[in-house]
Amino acid sequence: MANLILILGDQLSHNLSALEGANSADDRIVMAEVHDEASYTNHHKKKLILLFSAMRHFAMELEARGWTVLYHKYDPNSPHQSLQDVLADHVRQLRPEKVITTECGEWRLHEQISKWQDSLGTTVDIRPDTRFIASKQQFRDWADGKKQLRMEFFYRQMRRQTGLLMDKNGEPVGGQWNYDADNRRRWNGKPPAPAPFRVEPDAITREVTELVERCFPGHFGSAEDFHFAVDRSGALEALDYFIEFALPCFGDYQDAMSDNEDWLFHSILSPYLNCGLLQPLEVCQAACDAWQQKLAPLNAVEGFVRQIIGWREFVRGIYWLLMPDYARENRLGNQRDLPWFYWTGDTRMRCMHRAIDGTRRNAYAHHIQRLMVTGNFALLAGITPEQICDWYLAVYADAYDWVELPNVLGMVMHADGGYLGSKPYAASGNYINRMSDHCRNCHYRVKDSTGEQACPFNALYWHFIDRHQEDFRANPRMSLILKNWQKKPDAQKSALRERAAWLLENLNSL
Ligand code: FAD
Ligand code: DLZ
Repeated sequence: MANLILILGDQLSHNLSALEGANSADDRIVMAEVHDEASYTNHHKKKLILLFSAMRHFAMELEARGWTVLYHKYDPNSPHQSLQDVLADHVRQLRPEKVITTECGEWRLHEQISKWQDSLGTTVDIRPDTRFIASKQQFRDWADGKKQLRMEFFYRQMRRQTGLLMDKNGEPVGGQWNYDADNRRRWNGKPPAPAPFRVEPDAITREVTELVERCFPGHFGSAEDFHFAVDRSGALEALDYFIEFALPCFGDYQDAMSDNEDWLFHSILSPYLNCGLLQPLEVCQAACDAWQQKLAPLNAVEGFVRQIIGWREFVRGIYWLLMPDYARENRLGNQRDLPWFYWTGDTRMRCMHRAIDGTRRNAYAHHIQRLMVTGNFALLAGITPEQICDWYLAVYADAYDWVELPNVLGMVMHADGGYLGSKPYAASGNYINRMSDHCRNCHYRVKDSTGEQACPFNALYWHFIDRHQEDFRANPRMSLILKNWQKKPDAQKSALRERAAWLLENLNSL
């Protein structure tokens, strides 16, 4: 037999580098649902359903194209608990010339795969993942010699490289690179937000749902009402749906939050982008086409494109540049445990309850909920980066270490000392009140900072600023906030410190 080609659960793309030059008559593809990958974190049940079902659909597509797929369905009693176990068995039986794979997205698995040549006793050809716009080396070259990395400058390079939203003279269309300032409207219920795109589960998804309920009962989240697409054609329909119904308002309400809408005008495409059913350039191109046809405004299309060729590529570059040390960073010296309500949603803080409860039901929360609600709270409360990173890795359908870790450790927790973001996204309840209608349904009073019913975000915000004065002294972007704290009367400072100390002692009962 010629070669064994391993395709991982987040590599469901027909243009995968591992398939380049392969021969469907002789080569064999291996795909495996295995315990080690399904359990290295407490994956949301909907993420497991999505990946197992999408893997099975992808294997069928490969077979329809003439490939032979050696597919391993999940079996809790299987002697093969890891990808290496599965491959070792095939290597023993089939004696391939070599094993071919595309580099994986996580340091944890990358370390294992890089030892396979020795452990499997055969050549292992690990190919670059060409589904990203910037290669790891391109990002390294760009980052070389810079003390701090700024997404905006990397993004401009990506715009030039892809030609997206660029005019004939090599200038950004509309004369501006970035329309972030036009992406901050509060949403008051109008225009109505579209219902999320739905695919009714087919027989494969139903079988997988039953498997996940039976074999992973302790995993986070609800398996009920699963409606993600599980193959490429469904993911393309989800893309069309977003472009038609949500993109026109995506820009205006990108930062908005709502007490009764989970999805607003977001694309909900990250689960598909990250497992390979969609490609970053094709979704950006679809958005740019909508702008050219005057179906969506520039602030929406630029905002969307920036998230994908800007942030998504940027965080991946940082991950591979700085791992494995990056995962151990804790520059603010946080030591507090993650409150239990992150797993239950059982808190009287309305914004936290809504973000966590939506996460539990949907395996989804949009960016501002992740950044400014659950993330902001963890930052202000000084939760250990390791524990909050573990939470984010577990609870979202789109979570993979390469994208989750820089977002949480760098963007949210500022644990890398500001390498990824120039200032912490710390905010009091005032921000949440400005961007949402949560506060009017909350047990706590957003206008109060002290007293039993004062919004916990308020005193925790000032406590955060107070305890990190030294860390932020040299940061010009923090100087105004530091001054605002310093000029508060002593009595007010004491009251805020006292309230915050109580909150920090009683995090689990908020
Ligand atoms: P939209 O708002 O419609 O944005 C469009 C696309 O842009 C997304 O699908 C995504 O591919 C990309 N994107 C947007 N922001 C980012 C970003 N900061 N980093 C990388 N890509 C981005 N994204 C993940 O894909 N996986 C994660 O595990 C993840 N964890 C996060 C944790 C925290 C604390 C924060 C603040 C952000 C995280 N993000 C993560 C980024 C972002 O929140 C999600 O990509 C987005 O919410 C997915 O929903 P959407 O597809 O509707 O996105
Ligand atoms: C995330 C995941 C899960 C839950 N299960 C599997 C699996 O059973 N088999 C597999 O090949 N891949 C799975 N994955 C994706 C891998 O863990 C993924 O390749 C790494 O997270 C690297 O990005």
